[in-house]
Amino acid sequence: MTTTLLAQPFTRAIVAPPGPSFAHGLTTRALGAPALDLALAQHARYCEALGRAGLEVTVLPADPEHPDATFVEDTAVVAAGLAVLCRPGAASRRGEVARMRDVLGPRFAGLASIEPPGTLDGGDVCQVGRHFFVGLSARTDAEGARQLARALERAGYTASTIDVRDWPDALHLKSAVAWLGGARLLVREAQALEPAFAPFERVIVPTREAYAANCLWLGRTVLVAADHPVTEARLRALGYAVEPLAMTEMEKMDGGLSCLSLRY
Ligand code: CIR
Repeated sequence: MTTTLLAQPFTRAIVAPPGPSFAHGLTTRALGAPALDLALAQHARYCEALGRAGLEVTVLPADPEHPDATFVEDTAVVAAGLAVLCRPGAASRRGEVARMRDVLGPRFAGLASIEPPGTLDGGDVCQVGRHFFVGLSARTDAEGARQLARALERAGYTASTIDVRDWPDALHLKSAVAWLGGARLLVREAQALEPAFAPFERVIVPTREAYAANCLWLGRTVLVAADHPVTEARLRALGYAVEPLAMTEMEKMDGGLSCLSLRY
């Protein structure tokens, strides 16, 4: 086991359970309507897993006005010394950001915001150490990415963009790639040859397990969507403690493990 695997990259997480309007959220998937009771149970297991990994979890109330508000990751980008409120690409999600201003304001000095006309979803932002990859997607545009890059550079980070608009079944950059610590990424097979990832060790997610690429690295532990045995085995072989979590109801709404929390 290397120290990279044991390093705890975050100590806190902010989450919000799905609300009663969850099934009315946006989705590109044709997997049927989610069951709210099951979604709530899956969310509760997710929070427990974050706690077991040593994170202090702040649970916000459900937001009944915004069906997609459980996907808190899209509302802000947070890292050591930096917090930027997003301007989600989907108009129906913009109202989710106001309460995050109240939540993050006391926690982060100098809270910045993505301003119109830029749009940016947190799901398009993948931190890899001191560097951030920012996906240009149906949700995040070049202006939003530029504004974020300026904020990141002010905080001492670097940033570069990756155009993900042609990536199959990738709502966001992090639908297809996750940081596993050090110089290691978990990447969908279809994106294995993406030039931006060439300098990194790539753990490949086979195409039939594509949904598993949105995992959540928490140091020694990696949360992975359940029922993706090849991806799980590849991660275990590298020494990670893999925690499979049922995510069926979140997947129906195009959400994954990273989307459900803001970590800092
Ligand atoms: C949406 O379409 O915005 C939500 N139903 C799913 C957002 C998933 N967020 C993420 O991948 N970061």
